[in-house]
Amino acid sequence: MPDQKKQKLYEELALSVELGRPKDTERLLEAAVAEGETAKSLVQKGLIPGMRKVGADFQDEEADIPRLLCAARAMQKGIDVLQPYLEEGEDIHIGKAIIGTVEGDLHEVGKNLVVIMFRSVGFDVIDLGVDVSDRQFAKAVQDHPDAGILCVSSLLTTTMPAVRDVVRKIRSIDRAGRVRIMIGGGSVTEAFAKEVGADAYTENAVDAAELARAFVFGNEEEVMNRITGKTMMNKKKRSGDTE
Ligand code: B12
Repeated sequence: MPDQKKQKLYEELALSVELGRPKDTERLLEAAVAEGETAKSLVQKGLIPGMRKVGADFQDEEADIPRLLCAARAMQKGIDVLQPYLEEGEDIHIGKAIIGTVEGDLHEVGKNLVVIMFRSVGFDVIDLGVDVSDRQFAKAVQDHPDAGILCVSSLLTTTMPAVRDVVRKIRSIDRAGRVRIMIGGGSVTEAFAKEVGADAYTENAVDAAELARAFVFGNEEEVMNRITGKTMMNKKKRSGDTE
């Protein structure tokens, strides 16, 4: 395919994800595959940039949760369409993550959003559900030795000690330091993450997925600085502090 046509295709694909139009995503991908485009380049140059754009809009409070979900649905459709075209040994998954809401806590909406965002940036996600004990988290880590990231969600202040227990338990079984632990949800903060020895905290699902990707590709410091800066700006915006 000529370069100019390719570029236009990638842009249209990205837009179909950004606007949350799975039928357009499917149509464009089928035509592209028929013309010999590889699944991997379509994901990397079309689908992911589209999802990133919505993620950035969400962070800037220019996109809301329904828009994020529509985009994630188009992204997922794209991945489903491309799956059969992947070459043997070729994998669009960038890594595996385990996620759950801590014991005693039944809140799942935020966790589910984290799952969607992780899947949309290429993670294979093992979702343990809600009310997950430290033992269950530990068993999942042992059952999935290829999982490099563990996400712990907690919405209740009463379940904060359970987050600490999970971190402690995972550290005790993961002596080699294979697993990065990320925490999030309304009850926890960056300071709490530091206090309990988690590797990261993020305020929302988009940042979480971006940071998890960075853990895989080794540029977490740069992404963490960007996210922390943005979080502080958002806090100031919300409090009306323009300094
Ligand atoms: C919906 C809801 C419920 C539903 C949950 C339904 C479900 N299936 O999830 C129900 C009705 C069951 C419920 C029950 C209770 N709830 Co409730 N609930 C809420 C509510 C209104 C919304 C939560 C939500 O879904 N938010 C939307 C999602 C998208 O946001 P989020 O969860 O924060 O997730 C985002 C980030 O935090 C982050 N994130 C989330 N998880 C993770 C994980 C990682 C690793 C990372 C990096 C990021 C991340 O990404 C997400 C997306 O950007 C909140 C109020 C609020 N405004 O948050 C109260 C709230 C959380 N509930 C509260 C309470 C007290 C309770 C009950 C104890 C009430 C009662 N007396 O029975 C029970 C507890 C039940 C239990 N054992 O869990 C309090 C908690 C107060 C506190 N500080 O402890 C809140 C804050 C309400 C309040 N203002 O008092 N609740």
